[in-house]
Amino acid sequence: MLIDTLSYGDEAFPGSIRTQNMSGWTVSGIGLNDPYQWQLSAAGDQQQSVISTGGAIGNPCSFTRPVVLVSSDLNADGHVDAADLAILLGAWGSCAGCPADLDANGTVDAADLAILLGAWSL
Ligand SMILES: [Ca+2]
Ligand SMILES: [Ca+2]
Repeated sequence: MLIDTLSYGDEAFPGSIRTQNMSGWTVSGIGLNDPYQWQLSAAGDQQQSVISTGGAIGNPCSFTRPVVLVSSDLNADGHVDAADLAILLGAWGSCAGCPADLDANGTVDAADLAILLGAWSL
């Protein structure tokens, strides 16, 4: 079963990251097929990336769940489900500072929807 997909490559997608000797990661692009949402790892970043003795930068085999995913439980009932989805959809569009703006970019949109769906629980 296909869970997710990502098309990538800095030649196919000019300006996107090149993960040569370092890894890349995303928060805003979780669940989206958008290599422009990814950023290069840096020592000590949110993913606790480190520099190897060979100079490569990354955090092999781990992903630190971003804090924003916790706030996907918009009605604070301990589950991320249809009730939270309804709240998010009801706030769709420009919505600076509202709880449904999970990535805090001032707009409730597909990126926030992806974050909520990524945290889905029943
Ligand atoms: Ca909830
Ligand atoms: Ca947003």
